[in-house]
Amino acid sequence: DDTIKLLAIDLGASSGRVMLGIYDGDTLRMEEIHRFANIPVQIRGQLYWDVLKLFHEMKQGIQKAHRMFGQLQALSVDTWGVDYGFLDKQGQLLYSPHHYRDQRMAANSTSMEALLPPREQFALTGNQPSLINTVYQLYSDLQGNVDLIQTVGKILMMPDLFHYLFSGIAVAEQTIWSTSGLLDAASSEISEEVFNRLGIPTAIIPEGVSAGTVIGLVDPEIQAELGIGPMTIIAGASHDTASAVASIPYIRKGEAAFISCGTWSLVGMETLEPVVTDQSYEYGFTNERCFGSTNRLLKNITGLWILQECDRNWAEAGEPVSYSEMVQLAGTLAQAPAIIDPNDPIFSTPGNMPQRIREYCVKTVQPVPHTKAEIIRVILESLALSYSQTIDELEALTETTIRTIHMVGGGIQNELLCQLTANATGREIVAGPAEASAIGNIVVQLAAIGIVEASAFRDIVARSYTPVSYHPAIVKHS
Ligand code: ADP
Ligand code: LRH
Repeated sequence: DDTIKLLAIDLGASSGRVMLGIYDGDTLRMEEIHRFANIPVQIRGQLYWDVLKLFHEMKQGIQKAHRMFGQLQALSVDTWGVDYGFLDKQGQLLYSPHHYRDQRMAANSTSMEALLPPREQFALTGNQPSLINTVYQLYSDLQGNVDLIQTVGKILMMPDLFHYLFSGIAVAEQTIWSTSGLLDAASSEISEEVFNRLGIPTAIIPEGVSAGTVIGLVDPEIQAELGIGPMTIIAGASHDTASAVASIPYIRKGEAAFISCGTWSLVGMETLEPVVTDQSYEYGFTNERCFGSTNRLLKNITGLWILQECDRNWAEAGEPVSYSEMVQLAGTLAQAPAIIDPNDPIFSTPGNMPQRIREYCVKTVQPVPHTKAEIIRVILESLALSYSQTIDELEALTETTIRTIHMVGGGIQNELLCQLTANATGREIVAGPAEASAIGNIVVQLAAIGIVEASAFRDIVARSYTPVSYHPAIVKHS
């Protein structure tokens, strides 16, 4: 058997998954090995990652893959952006990392912004200021505990932290750090200016590596515990959105935008350089790093999270609705009774989302959705509309004509959302792959270990997966 077998461990908010990628030299096949809940833990009003449980699930997945498929060459972890944990000076995890939906940043944002005003943050880092960014979280942690900085040895972004738990080696991978608000926009190195302003020593940052770097081996004790042989640890495009974008099988790259559609909706374009202008700031765009050192100009839109929270709410009330039932329910209506702004802060934290949608509609003097079908339809049409506005802004910022929109991520299983997006944008939607982050994670690993040229990684996806096209519906005028 001369296939290459690699594990992608992708931590999303809807689930964590261990996916095996099997590459035969021509095409890639993905096998789902292990899927597990990734539920943050609330402790007296604060919200944390369940790190040890997640590490346990990862080990279960590795062991299962090994039993089913034999020796695996490498693994790489990708997670959502902005979150991190601290190691003490002995290299022990200090405490369970906070989740970005925790609320501790609000109390510290005014004093942070006095040192580093939002516009300057954007000019220095290319990152759109947002309370969830690492810079706001880190500042809040240090304000909340003045002794903390004496105790901290290193800060590790979440994928780097999991790689460290597996290998004992600490690095700072560039794509995940590019979500932090702490890197210099032009160089993608640590912004000394930002650290100086906030009085935080840069010594807590591990050595920087770019996406697609072999960092070491799974620790021999873990190998023995799991009954596996040596396995390489790769710092891939460890920000899940960077991995998702690495999986896009572009058909007309210069004229294509993307929508990565999971818990969040990330709407953007790849550009050669960061776009740091007054207009990109005012429109609310951010700049992040892609695998291969290009830039990703994108807007973070509170996405299917709103639907996930409705789902949680209905399930708690004893009326669970599956995602396919949701699509079917929304499809029974001709149009949404109202439109919400998905990025209104009211929708960003956990809570009773159906109720918040109703409150929003009352506040904005719109008809109030009552049934599940109406609520789901409001969410989907509002997302499609916000995608469309963002695509128009992207065209203006980049002075390009966008003809094709690639949609990737779990949300493309919602055919109604894809069709509504085609209708709202008036563009062809090319949907696929759905497991974009895991697939992108694997192709970056293939490039990292020299199995494919760094320029050819997308061709593997194009050869292995056939996307589905949606065209704008013709509107009939009576
Ligand atoms: P994340 O990586 O953020 O966890 P995913 O890319 O896995 O997110 O996408 C999760 C979303 O995909 C869910 O919120 C849900 O709306 C959508 N989804 C998942 N399965 C289906 C399905 N069978 N039909 C329609 N939508 C689905
Ligand atoms: C999507 C994502 C996005 C943001 C957010 C916190 O999963 O990574 O790109 O960084 O989560």
